[in-house]
Amino acid sequence: MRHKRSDFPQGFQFGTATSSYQIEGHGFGGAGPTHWDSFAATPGNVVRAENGLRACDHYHRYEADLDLVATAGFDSYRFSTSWARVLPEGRGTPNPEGLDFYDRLTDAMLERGIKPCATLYHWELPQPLSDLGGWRNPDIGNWFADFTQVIMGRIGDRMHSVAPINEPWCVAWISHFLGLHAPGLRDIRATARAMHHVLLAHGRATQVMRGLGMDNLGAVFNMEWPQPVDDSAGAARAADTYDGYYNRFYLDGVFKGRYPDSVLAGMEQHLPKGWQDDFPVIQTPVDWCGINYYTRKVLAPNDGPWPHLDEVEGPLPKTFMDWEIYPEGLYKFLKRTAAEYTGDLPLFVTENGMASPDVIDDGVIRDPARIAYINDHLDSVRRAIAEGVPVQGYFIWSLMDNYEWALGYEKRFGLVHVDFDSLERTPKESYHAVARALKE
Ligand code: IFM
Repeated sequence: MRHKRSDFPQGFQFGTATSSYQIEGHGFGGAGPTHWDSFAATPGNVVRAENGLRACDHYHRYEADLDLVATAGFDSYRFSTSWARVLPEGRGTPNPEGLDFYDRLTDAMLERGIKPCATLYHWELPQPLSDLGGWRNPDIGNWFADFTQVIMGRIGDRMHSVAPINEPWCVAWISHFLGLHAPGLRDIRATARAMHHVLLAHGRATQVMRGLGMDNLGAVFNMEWPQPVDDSAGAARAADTYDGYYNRFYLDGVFKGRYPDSVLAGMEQHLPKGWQDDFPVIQTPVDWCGINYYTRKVLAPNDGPWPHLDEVEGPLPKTFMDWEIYPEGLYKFLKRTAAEYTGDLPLFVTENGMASPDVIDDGVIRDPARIAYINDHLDSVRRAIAEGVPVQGYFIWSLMDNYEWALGYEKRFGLVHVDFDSLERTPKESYHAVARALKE
């Protein structure tokens, strides 16, 4: 690695991230069905119809997995809690095994000196709630508040930090507009409702945690830098619209109490009645803001219906996800977020990393592209810090190879290789490189 811990300000947190459905093994411990199980069981949705029922079996192997976090020298571990593991029906009676699991997991982090950084929801909606309309149903804010009360009532006293929802854009857009994630809808009205309700749920959960006396509460947004395909006014408009519904909608909601005009132009008539009245909840103050950053998108105008744009292939080198590698975008987002939205509030890069087709060769997994990717993005973080942006942490996605949603187990994002037959874990060269950098 080109960077070492001492290149960053005192107290800067290095961490790594995972999520419940992607690693735990949802078939264990009395968890209820989720919309991801149904989505994956529908032919054509997920590569080889793979699901998260066994995943990495982290449910049983969490101690050894946390040893890997600690041995690398990470300060923090960003994990998520499965709503359906805690409340198999989504509401009502909690599953004691589920609560016990997160209790043990929390204590196991603390025993190893790792800061627990929780996300309450990372996409596995309990199926009974999906049956009621899921994120389209205005009651979801209250259902989510009740879940927050149950899970944080149990482990909230030991959390270092909490964010209610991972990547609102994914919860709403990729799942209800593009149909590529559960519940697999392609419906602009469902999308508009999900976009608004996910922010409402964020606010309600934050209120509940404040009520429990918790602090260090944040919001985590995924961002993609919008790159116009050329210098034309049409391309600039396409990029602005993309920026509106991908990046700004959620930031505007939480930090400014409004939605971008470029998004309202296409979606206002689909938002739930009285949406403007929800901003006082949506704007419940947070203590930090997280940015998940991987890539940029190149946009061209089209003459079709709103959003009047096409995503076109860009010229930059790509990861195994076919995502362009554009570290500059992280720098720009850190600068822009602080300048236009969050001011002095701490910023965290809550996810960054890349997939590559890693193979074990004589016990060694050589992944120099991942090391370069991390190095280049840390350049951007340091550049932003040097220019006064209050970035206080950087989390690598992901600790280990896992269930990459509709792409199944093929796209390996881990610092640690997982053999999905034997479930054996093998640290990659990137893991060792990061460990050396953190110890130096
Ligand atoms: O695997 C996902 C994760 O669940 C959310 N952020 C992006 C990652 C890579 O696609």
